[in-house]
Amino acid sequence: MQTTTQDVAVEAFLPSPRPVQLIDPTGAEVTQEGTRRPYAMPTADRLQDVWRHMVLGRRFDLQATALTKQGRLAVYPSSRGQEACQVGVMRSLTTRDWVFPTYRESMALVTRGIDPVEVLTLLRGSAHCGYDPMKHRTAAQCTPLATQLVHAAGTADGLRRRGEDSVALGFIGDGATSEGDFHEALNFAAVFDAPAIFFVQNNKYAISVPLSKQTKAPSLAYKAVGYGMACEQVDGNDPAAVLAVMDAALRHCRGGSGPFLIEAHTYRMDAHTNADDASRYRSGDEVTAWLDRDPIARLEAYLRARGLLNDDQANAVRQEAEALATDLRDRMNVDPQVDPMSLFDNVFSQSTPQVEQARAMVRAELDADQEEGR
Ligand SMILES: Cc1ncc(C[n+]2csc(CCOP(=O)(O)OP(=O)(O)O)c2C)c(N)n1
Repeated sequence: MQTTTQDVAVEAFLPSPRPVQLIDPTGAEVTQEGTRRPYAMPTADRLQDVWRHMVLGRRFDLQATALTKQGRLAVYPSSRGQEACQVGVMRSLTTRDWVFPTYRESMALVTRGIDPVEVLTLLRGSAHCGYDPMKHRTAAQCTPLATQLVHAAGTADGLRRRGEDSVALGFIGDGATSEGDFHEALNFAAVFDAPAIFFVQNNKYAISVPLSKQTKAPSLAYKAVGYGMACEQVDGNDPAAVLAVMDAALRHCRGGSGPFLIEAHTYRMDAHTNADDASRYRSGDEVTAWLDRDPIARLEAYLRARGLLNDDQANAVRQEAEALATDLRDRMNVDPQVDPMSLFDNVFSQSTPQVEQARAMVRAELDADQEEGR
């Protein structure tokens, strides 16, 4: 029979029919049935580590939200409820892998080991990026939707060409899968077998726009299939499943099988940012229902039932989280000293006449202020 498409088995690309889950909301282990690949429960060490980082991450998130109310932070997009994704992804990657975050990934960046104050520099408005992207192999947080995926695909291709055994992971939200850059990045990565992981946090809303207005696809994971890319869907509030699916994606990419897309089904418990009123587009009952799927409580129940977490250990981590919050509060209470001229640094790798003109105008104004003693 004559075929018009390339001779590949579609089954190799399809996601599991239902999101992969290893631990249910009560903390009970789930038997694996019908998944596309086998997914094993991660080791106790890794689960304890992820639980600790989720507790730290949530405390950081709460503190950052409080800082907006005190006027210390211009804006903050919370990740409360999405801890399993933010932490699970970061604790799966190694320091040699590259990360391309959006504005929502502050918790992930803290989990990466970046100083929380440096993480908040962009949202504080004092610099384009507060940390050294090369040192942390972590790009600056991206606000234009989906552009970071183009960067991730290109970097992944570069890593492969250099013979590096590393991947580039790009985070994206459900709404941003409607952007052209998302599709360009997927196509490029697939065609060039780039070791890129596209991690979609489907938190159900793009600000106020629900998922039903973004896609008719059975799941966002299926979007990968059309590009010839393997994919999976996972319960994004199950930290064990996120680790297991990330492990599979990393093996796939490092093994030279090209890119991989993961759709994590999760929910953003807070509003889009502190500037948004979520009660205008979603019901209180919907939010309350998601409280029962809390990723921290779920993993805690699993660990405690197996004697892998006791009160002393849990209290020690919670004290550590309080210390992190106090330190962040204290350091964010100090006004940053920013050289206004730094505004023009790192805009382009090669400056343009327009940037230089703007730089000269600001310089002249600052000099005039100084002469007048202002
Ligand atoms: C190219 C572009 N268009 C529009 C916006 C305005 N905008 C900022 S966040 C957002 C919603 C994004 O939703 P989603 O991708 O689901 O991510 P989430 O914020 O839920 O994590 C929009 C439309 C933008 N930042 N960039």
